[in-house]
Amino acid sequence: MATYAIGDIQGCYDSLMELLGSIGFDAARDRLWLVGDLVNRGGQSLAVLRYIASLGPRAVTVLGNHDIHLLMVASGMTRKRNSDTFDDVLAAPDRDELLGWLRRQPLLHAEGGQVMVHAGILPQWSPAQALALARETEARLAGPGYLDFFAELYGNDPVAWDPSLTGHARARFVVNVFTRMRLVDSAGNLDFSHKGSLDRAPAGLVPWFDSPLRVGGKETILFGHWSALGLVERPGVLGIDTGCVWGRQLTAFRLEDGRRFSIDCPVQSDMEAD
Ligand SMILES: [Mn+2]
Repeated sequence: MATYAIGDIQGCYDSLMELLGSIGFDAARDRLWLVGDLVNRGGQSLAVLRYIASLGPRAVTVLGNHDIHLLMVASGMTRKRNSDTFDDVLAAPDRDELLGWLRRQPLLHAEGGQVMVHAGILPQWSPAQALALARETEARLAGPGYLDFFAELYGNDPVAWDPSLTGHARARFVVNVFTRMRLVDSAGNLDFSHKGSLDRAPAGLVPWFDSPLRVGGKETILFGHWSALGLVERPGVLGIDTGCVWGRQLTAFRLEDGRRFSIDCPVQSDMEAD
């Protein structure tokens, strides 16, 4: 029995299968953790969703910004972009089942000293606070009023965390942290102006995991979302989006012994990463 955390797949089903084959993944015994962005930009979003959903409790997924975008488009809350490549999901006979499954996936998964999120955890949030905020927001996403939330979900504001935030603004902030955040300013406020490499980051902004405000904890935070950085290793932080869809690599991290496995991926998209 082994548990493999896998970086952003983004519809690269063939590469996922190649990686699982190379590590000898056994769906009857092993488990997968997925850092989110299962879909979009690659060509096989439907196959990825069907496969991961078929693993049932043997796979743990957290939601990424592309997963949420698919849900937003499917529910008519936002328009499809030219760069979106999930028509196969939208046209599938089992789309409602798959989208219902996706909408009920968590924003954060914590287990055995590891915490997994798609983008990151706000520096000033403790692990316990992050978990509580994830759970209250997941309830909105999964609950019967989710369309009301979807109608208010997109937007960059508020950029500053305030525990007294309520309603859709509070939930939007939490979703933006867990699924979209990269850089924060010296006050720990969100800034979505840059998604590339760190040497080109605007002055005064730092990655969430390098912020001096970071509370941290004993847990190791696993995340994806920021392919421009490649593999990120800091004390208590491990970023594993190695840019498969952009023609780089798909990476698996074995939680039990920290060993990493990567395969080379064919280019699936030349759009700018988001
Ligand atoms: Mn992402």
